[in-house]
Amino acid sequence: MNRIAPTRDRLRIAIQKSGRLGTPARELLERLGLRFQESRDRLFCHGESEPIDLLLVRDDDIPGLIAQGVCDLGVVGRNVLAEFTAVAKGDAATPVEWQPLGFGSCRLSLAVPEELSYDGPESLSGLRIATSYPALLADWLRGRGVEAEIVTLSGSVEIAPRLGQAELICDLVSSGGTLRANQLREVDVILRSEAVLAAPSAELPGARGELARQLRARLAAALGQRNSRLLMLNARRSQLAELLPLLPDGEPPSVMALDGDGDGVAIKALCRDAVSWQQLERMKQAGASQLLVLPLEQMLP
Ligand code: PRT
Ligand code: ZN
Repeated sequence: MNRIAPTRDRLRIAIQKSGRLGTPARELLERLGLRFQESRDRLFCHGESEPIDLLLVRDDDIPGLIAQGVCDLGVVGRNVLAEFTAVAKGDAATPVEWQPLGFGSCRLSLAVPEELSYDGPESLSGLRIATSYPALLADWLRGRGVEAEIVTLSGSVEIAPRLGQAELICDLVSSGGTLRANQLREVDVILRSEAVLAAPSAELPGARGELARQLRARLAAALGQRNSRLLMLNARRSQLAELLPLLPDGEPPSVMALDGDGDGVAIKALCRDAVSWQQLERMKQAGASQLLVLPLEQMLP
């Protein structure tokens, strides 16, 4: 079932109002050239630079808002999207992950009190596991043929064993400090997570579809170029066979003839990572001159 409203022209992106992902999501969108007016209710921000608006909401609401067509895209933890997907069980309107965003990384893990032994999923049989991710945990247990009881809690999962609500927990972990503070030991990872761009499974119609595709391309370029450098150097054509294998990993280089300089060429190469002094020195020994390494500001392939 496609519940996407056909009449809206402006693209709407949902991000977390506060919490861990709100600020980095906002910064990422600004890096993509989007500017927003601050709104008084801090719920809806009108886009100034493009017909793209922001909706500031609780992270848990983002997949549902996309599924209902209220929002077109969302920045949300993979853990939240995956739980929604596990609950929705194949509903065609379930949003999909378009792109991992490289921040908000964490993992959904099983953790047991220090004194409880863990010898793989089978040892969970008959135990109670407290979690805020019951559908993901149920799928994981089912996939391993383990029957355990899932105790669903909306918060403070880490104190459940001490309160006698469960024998162990399944919760998000990043540094592991919270587990240690509660004398819990991480024993198995259920899902590796980070912030992702979520989108409807069906193509967005009209102008919104076009805007979403454009934004996706900008995003891929911005994420792909984070460490990229532009390397420029001059050489003689006769030195290319020795020089080209020394260029760092990246796109195939362009080689251009230098006007009025016999077999002189200029080489331009897009490198995936920083270029070391040692690499530059080897290229120089192979005949290169005028070596320049520049950071990339923007790029559209
Ligand atoms: O109000 P709203 O519902 O929007 O926010 P929220 O409180 O539900 O979410 P929030 O802001 O805490 O987290 C948003 C998203 O950030 C999560 O869905 C994850 O995708 C991601 N994320 C990354 C984390 C963590 N790291 C994390 N460490 N979410 C939660 N935690 C918790 C963890 O469970 C533990 O209790 O933070 C605590 C500290 O973790 P340690 O291991 O560093 O001690
Ligand atoms: Zn939440």
